[in-house]
Amino acid sequence: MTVVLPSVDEELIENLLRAAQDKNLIKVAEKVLNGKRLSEEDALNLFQSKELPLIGLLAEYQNRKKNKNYAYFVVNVQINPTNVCIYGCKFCAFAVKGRNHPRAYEMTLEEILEKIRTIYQLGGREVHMVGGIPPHWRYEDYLNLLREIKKHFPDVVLKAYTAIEVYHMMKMSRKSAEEVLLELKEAGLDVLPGGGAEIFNEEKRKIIAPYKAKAEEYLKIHKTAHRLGIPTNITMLYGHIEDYKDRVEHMSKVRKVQDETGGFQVFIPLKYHPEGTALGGELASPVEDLKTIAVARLFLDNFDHIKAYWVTLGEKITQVALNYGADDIDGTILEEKIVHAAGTKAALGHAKEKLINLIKEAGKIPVERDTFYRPLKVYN
Ligand code: V47
Repeated sequence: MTVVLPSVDEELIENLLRAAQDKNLIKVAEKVLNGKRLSEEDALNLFQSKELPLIGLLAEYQNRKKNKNYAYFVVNVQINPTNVCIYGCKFCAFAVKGRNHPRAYEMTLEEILEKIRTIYQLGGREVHMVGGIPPHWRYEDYLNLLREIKKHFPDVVLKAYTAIEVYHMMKMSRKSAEEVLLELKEAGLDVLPGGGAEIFNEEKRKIIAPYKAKAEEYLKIHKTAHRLGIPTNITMLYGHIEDYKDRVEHMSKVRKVQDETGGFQVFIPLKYHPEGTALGGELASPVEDLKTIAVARLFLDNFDHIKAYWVTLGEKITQVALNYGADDIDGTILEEKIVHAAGTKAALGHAKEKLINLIKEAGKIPVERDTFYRPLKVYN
């Protein structure tokens, strides 16, 4: 395996630092170069700084220390089994309230298995399954779906149900997080995806997702999963009504849990898409996207991976993000309805070759990985 050594070296950063104007940024840069942990104030200063190239270079310096010149992707399928949902989150254009809504859908088991078959035949083994929370699904339905998938495809990896769905199952079954997670694991769950985190600030969360589990409840489920040996991912929805302080608060809570458990695999900043949502608003700028990726990389020193999710960022910003601290782009996906309902123009059905080229063009070495970030193949 050829290792391309980091081209972002300290001398280059020091040269840029000499030209830097922002005193707060210079202080943060010194901390980064000396391997010191950043404070919340440092993260806020990074967000407030206008000197994006230096922030990006610092983030990339940090990333290369962890991931060298590699960038990861996975051959996966995303399945959104239904859009019927009891929660009326204001940022969501995907969900509908009842089964009789003209846009309501619910996939049959056969349809779900057919989608998995497609990716299975291409060698993909990751199934990312997340959807609405329909009022008519019982606790057993969630378990049975996992069992059926594993019965037909015993070696797929099931990254399924967010902590929000787990919380709902706890309420329905009157069981603890531990009991529900153990039963899900027994039924075939391998990894908990990172959806539903949105933004942890209580005031903002109340506005955009009033009925969802609170930050503490959400994070408790992740901590329990980690204790039970279930790795999890974690997201942050940005670019809506939150401000920089809220983003820092969110990442700080995430970093604290990671210090305690080490069970998060990856942090995923999700760019909010406003089309068709009750919340409305404007798309965040590419500068905001890159800054958010870079600050995440610099602040979350206890995370191995930062994901630039191409479905929300688009392919072009994703490529740039791979030089601003991100080292993962998710995968082939095949189908995605949540962010597409809100207007993302990212084209679906990506062949693996397309992702490999996207990464290569960004100057990185593509590594096909499994759901647990174990490398499967390096495309030099
Ligand atoms: O939780 C909903 C978000 C998430 C919108 O774990 C929106 O590896 C943008 O969590 N604009 C689901 N985003 C997707 C998700 C995910 C994606 C990729 C990888 C992983 C992982 C997890 O989508 C929801 C919500 O935060 N979302 N509506 C919207 N309008």
